[in-house]
Amino acid sequence: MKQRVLASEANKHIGKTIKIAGWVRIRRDHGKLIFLDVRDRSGIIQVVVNPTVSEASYKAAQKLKPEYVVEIEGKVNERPGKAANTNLESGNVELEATDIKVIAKADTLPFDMGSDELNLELPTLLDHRALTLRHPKIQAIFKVQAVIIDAFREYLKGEGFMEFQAPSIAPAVAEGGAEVFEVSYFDHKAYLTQSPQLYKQIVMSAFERVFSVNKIFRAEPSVTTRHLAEVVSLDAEMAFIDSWEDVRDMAENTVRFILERVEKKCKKELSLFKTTLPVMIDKTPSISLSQAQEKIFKHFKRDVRGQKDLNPEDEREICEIIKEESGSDFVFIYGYHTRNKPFYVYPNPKNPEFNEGMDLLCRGLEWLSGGRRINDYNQLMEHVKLWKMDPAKISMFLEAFRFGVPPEGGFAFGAERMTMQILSLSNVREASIFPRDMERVDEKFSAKQ
Ligand code: AMO
Repeated sequence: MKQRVLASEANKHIGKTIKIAGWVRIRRDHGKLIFLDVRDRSGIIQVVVNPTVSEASYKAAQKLKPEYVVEIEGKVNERPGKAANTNLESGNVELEATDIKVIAKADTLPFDMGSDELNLELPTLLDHRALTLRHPKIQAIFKVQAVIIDAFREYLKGEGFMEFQAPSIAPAVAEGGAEVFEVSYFDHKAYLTQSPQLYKQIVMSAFERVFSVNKIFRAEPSVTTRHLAEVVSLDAEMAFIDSWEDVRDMAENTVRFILERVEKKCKKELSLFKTTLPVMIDKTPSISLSQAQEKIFKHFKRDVRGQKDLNPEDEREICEIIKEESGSDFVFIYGYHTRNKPFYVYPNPKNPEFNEGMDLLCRGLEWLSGGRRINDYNQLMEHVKLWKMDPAKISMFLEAFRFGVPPEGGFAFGAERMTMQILSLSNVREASIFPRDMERVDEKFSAKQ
């Protein structure tokens, strides 16, 4: 049996007979010839079926429908200059079929999958994920996401971070707030983790530098274009920092590395989205929350000074201002109100009303949160009381801090938000392979009634 050759490798076999295998993407009947676009994991190759070359192949090709799985043998021919398709991996060659075998049949598609754009409403796109994942442009989203996650791992490993597996079930709420899913856990109450926050701090206290790629769960009670109920969170935590700026710089360098990797490895995918990567200048601007609010007031005459946080409109406006001022698509915002953030965030010793937490915004959207944490046990216990936490529920976390922890901090990105913004998608659900929100687990709830 001939060994299978991938579409992207076919141009190495010009003049030879090879076997390919994949899914029929499109069949075009052109008079006496039939053209097929066949897709495999590496890309798409054009197959030409000529009855004068193989009558049997021609008869078989006449019966092919989109998404049939086929094995095709044929001769690799160079396509003349004009006929070459630079959008295909195998653009300068085509396969002249000598034998076509159907490996698996497919039902008639519920919509057209053959054009470059998959022109579907978002609910349809998501309800039919099992199918729409086969469209090259949808595949590109998740190829880019895989590169983002790989790059996150690669960069941090290079900086001496160790990967650990964070749990998804926790006895307490790390981030505060009501956005948690309660789990009936045997005879007890537990929660799906909102964040591996307390666990990454525990593991950091033993290994210094750690990261995890894990799921976090947020019972977001509203439907927005930027919120999911299940998120791929890229978390990191590091010990022996001098200040929160060390954490910020590590986060910035991680993002820079991820962008470089995406630029290098995803040229084809990026080209499908007609977008440019966000610009990260040599040193990303950092401004405090109150400075950001002042700038918004000055530029847009909207007074949000004194507000405890930035709302989506503020985030959009501050990013616009920073872009105009510096050319940067990114900005760090630090110095949030201490009482408005989780108990573990380190208060600024000179002005404890504000903390050393930070967010990274890009093109109007928050990509990352992080900052310095409280590492002193007594100070931590004061916050536990003030935040009305139950120490018994976080005793494992507190034990780590009772036994010596150096100054430390960390950060977390949402992989979907990053993917969404890198590709300029309009809804974060498009960047989640199986998105969950209050209206959807697989299919929309209303669709199942
Ligand atoms: P935070 O809650 O800001 O911080 O989350 C960190 C990042 O995760 C992403 N994210 C989300 N993405 C989509 N839908 C959601 N519902 C959602 N919630 C969060 C965002 C966000 O910036 N423990 C801290 C991190 C830390 O300090 O290390 C935390 O969880 O990209």
